[in-house]
Amino acid sequence: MKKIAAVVAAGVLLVAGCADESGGDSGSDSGSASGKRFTLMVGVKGDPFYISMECGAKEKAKELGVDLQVQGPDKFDATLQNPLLDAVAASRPAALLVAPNDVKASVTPLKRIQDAGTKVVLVDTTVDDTNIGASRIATDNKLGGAKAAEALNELLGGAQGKVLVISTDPGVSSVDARVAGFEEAVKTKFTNFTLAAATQYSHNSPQTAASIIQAELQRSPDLVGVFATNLFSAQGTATGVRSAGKSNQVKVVGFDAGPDQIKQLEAGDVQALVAQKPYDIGVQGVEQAANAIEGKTVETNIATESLIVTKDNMSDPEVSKYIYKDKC
Ligand code: T6T
Repeated sequence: MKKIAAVVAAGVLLVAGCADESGGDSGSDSGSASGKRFTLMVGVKGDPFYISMECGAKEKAKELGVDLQVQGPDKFDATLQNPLLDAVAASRPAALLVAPNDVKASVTPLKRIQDAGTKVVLVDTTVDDTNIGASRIATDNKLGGAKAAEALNELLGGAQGKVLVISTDPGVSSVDARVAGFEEAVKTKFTNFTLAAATQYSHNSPQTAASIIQAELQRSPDLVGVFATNLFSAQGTATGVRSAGKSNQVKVVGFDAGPDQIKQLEAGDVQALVAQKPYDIGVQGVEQAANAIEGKTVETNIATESLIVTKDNMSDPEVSKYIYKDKC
């Protein structure tokens, strides 16, 4: 009998040994998150929005004793992010916090990671497959788009004309929702201004956004406003309007509040920003991933807030604390 027990125990050890051979730290084991390895895959490296998210995630990871590693592609592009996700799949962290680059193209690598037992938490952006992600944490982007329309309406003060939307790429959940919220508000609430042609896409390049707005200013002399749906499109749009010498004629509302956007606000090149709370998204991302590992209740959807920043309120400490960081 003793002999059988010893053989069974040896078998169990062998199986445990095999599971560990990959060096993985898969989230299938329960217990404390402390000491476990988490990966944060941001949407793109060097973006103050994601740097601020990283700062929040690191703070929470430190508190919980989690080993957090941060990665991201050089461009916001699923063809660059997906190979990094495949490498994450091979390293099998206990949890992955990820801002997927595309609602469709990011599904396959994320499904593979989740199916292997890593707890996946979507931060900032999402994918179409609703089975992916134990939790999804993002700004209420549709509401943010509607707030941008309201801010633009106030800035226009009744001026008549066209407004243009400049986004990054279709298929990015965050900016697509902002466009939808903005367009819906313009169509249903405001009569003095209407949408210019279709939304135009900058591919997250400030230079492309600047060229887009300059070409549109030539084409549409009745352009009175622009909504630029993220940090880099807003930065380029403001530069383009300034170079065209049209800052008095065209009001710019941009999403995001990085240090350079604040400088543009001060300079009068942008009139309003919709600031997100990326630090909070990072904190909550680590928290929800740890809950998933520890078998605690996980909130499947968390919508974080946004706020309007203008030259008038940007120095208020209750506002300035949400200005993004370019280092932790
Ligand atoms: O606006 C943020 C983020 O929410 C979006 O998904 C991608 O662009 C930013 O990172 C700003 O550059």
